[in-house]
Amino acid sequence: MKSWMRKLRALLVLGSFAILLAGCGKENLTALIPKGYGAERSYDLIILTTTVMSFVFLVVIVLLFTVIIRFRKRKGEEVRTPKQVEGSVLLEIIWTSIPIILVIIMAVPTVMAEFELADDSDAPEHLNIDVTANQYWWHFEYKDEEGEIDVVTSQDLYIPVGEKVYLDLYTNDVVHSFWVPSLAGKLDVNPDNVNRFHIEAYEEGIYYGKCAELCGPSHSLMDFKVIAVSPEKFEQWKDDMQNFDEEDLELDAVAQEGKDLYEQNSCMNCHAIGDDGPDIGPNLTDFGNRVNFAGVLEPTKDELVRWIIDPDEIKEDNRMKTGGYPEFNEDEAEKIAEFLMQLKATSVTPDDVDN
Ligand code: HEC
Ligand SMILES: [Cu+2]
Repeated sequence: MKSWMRKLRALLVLGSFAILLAGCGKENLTALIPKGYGAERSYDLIILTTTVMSFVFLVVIVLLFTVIIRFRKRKGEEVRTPKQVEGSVLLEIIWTSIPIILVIIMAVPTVMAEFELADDSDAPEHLNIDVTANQYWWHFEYKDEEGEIDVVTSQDLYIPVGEKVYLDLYTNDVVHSFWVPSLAGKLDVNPDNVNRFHIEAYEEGIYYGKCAELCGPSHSLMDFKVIAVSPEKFEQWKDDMQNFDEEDLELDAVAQEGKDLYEQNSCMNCHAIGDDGPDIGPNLTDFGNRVNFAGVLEPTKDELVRWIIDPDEIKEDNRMKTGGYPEFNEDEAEKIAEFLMQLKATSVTPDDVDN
């Protein structure tokens, strides 16, 4: 095979890989398909800066090739020194002012967007949620008008579509970063201060959230979901969460045994079902409706059994299996899993979302 053919073939293979891999992104996990206000503002800035930079690139390339081709030494021509323009005031002014103008074109909208997105003067008129990051899970406390806790949940954050939702970011341990690429930019979650920002979803959907700050061995498994539902469904969800009573659950016999096991073991030291109770581990009130659990696992019985028996095997360094964590056999773990899967508090679920 000729060498240029080999090169061409390599290029084709690489090219098709690029196209293939470009399809790997999830639609609700990309800043390039904005589905909310903050993400849209960022996207506009990405387009603006990319356009300006592509323009600069193009001009430089055109100039470069013009010079190379037009002013090259031709056959038979003598070596000559072109006219020297060093110190030309006019040229100096032109090529100093063009970059300044370009930077202004990019800086003004960026700074304006920064200030606008950071303005929280209307926070009291909107839904406010305290977000707490933990190694390696997320906790959410919805506040009422008086700032009292209204609803508590973990991992899945329900919000009403088309409404500005304010988030106050806290951490129980190290620095994390709250990021839902489709909805808004990312913001650090610091131990020393409370960062506040807002998100707003334009359409119903399940949006993927990530921790974007290396926070420990299981950092990459610290996922969460934002579930945007219509305002009516959101009110219904909130109402269901508030009025949930564990005693009303209609459990089958196996799940009932699982519930007993759950209560007899240490689970309740760390997990709450309902608004009151410890928040050392995720709140499990509506666990049966989770999109994923432990960040990334499918909420199936098999995965749950695996998790209950040995969470460390799945998520290194997670804080569930501390000193007194009991040993479970498969049978016991299955019963607990059954209970957790039947632990549903709301009539609005991720399945109701037009995604
Ligand atoms: C020492 C505190 C502690 C105890 C005891 C404990 N857990 Fe956990 N649990 C955690 C923490 C912390 C997490 C979060 C792990 C992570 O994702 O990083 C968790 C996560 C979970 C999850 C996944 C929740 C979600 O939505 O992501 C389930 C289910 C669970 N625990 C069930 C149990 C059961 C059942 C028991 C009792 C057998 C139990 N836990 C005992 C702390 C605890
Ligand atoms: Cu993190």
